[in-house]
Amino acid sequence: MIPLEERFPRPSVMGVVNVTPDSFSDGGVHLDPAVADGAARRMAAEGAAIVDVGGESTRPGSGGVTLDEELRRVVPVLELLGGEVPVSIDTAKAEVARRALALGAVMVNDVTAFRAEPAIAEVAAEHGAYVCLMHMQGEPRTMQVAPRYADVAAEVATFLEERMRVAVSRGVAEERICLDPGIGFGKTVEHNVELLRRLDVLLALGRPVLIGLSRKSSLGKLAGDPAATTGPLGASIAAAVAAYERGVSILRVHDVREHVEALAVARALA
Ligand code: HH2
Repeated sequence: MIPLEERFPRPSVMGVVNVTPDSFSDGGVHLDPAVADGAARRMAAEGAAIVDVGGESTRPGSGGVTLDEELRRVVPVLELLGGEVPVSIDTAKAEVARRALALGAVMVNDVTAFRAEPAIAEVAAEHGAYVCLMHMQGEPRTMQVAPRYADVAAEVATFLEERMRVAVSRGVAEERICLDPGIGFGKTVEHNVELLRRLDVLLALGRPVLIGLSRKSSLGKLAGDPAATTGPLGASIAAAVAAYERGVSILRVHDVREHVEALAVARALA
C-alpha cells in the first residue's frame, strides 16, 4: 500500500472537473460526458496528479442533488475515462463512491468528512481508496450566513482530528488520509486567511494537507473586489504558491497548466 504522501508528493495538483450545471465557477462546462472526459485527460497531460470528478455543487446556497441524478452525471464520465486517468470522486454519497471506485477511482473526496453518509468510510476502506476529509461549518445551503469561531484554526484541527479517528475506526488506513481546512465552507474571508496563516496547526496532525483555493470568492475580495463571487487566476496562483510554501501537499485547482508551472517554479526556488 503506497502512503498518500508518496503517491502524491508535495506539491501535487488535483484538477477539478465539475459535472454539474451550477458549480460556482465552471457550472455547465463539463455536463457532456465527452467534454468532461476530454477535460480530465487534458488536465492529466498538463501535470495533474489526480482529477477530482464531482456531480454535486457545494457552492453556498446549494440544496444538493438526488442519488440518481448524481450517478447519471458522473458514471458516464468514469466509464469513458476507463481508469486511464487517476480519479478522485467528489461525493458525500456512499453509493456514488462505491460505483466510482468500482470504475477505477482511487480517492474519495467527501466535503462532509463522512458525516452525511457514514457508510462511505467502509466503502473507501474496502477499496483501499485514498481519502480526503474536509472541514465545513454548517451545510452548503446556509453555511455562509453567519460563520462563527472562537479560534478557527484550533476548531478546524480538532474537527479533522476527530473525523480522522472515525475514519480509521471504520477501517481506513491513516496513511491513506489527507486533511482539508475547507476554504469557504462556513468561513469568512478573515477565517480563510487565518487558516492559511496558521496551517502549522493543521500540519501538526501529521497528515498531508489538501487545499482548494482556486477561483474562490475570498480571493476576488482580497484582490480588491468586495462584491466578487469568484477569484481571478492570478490570485488563485498566488494563494496556491503561498499555501504550498506553508506546507500544503495537494492543491485542488481548475486551471491545471498554470498552477503546475507556478508550483514547479516555487518548488525549484524553495
Ligand atoms: N471545494 C469545492 C468542492 N469540493 N473539495 C475539497 N476537498 N476541498 C475544497 O476546497 C472543495 C472541494 C468547491 O469548488 P468547486 O468544485 O469548483 O465548486 P462547486 O462546489 O460549486 O461545484
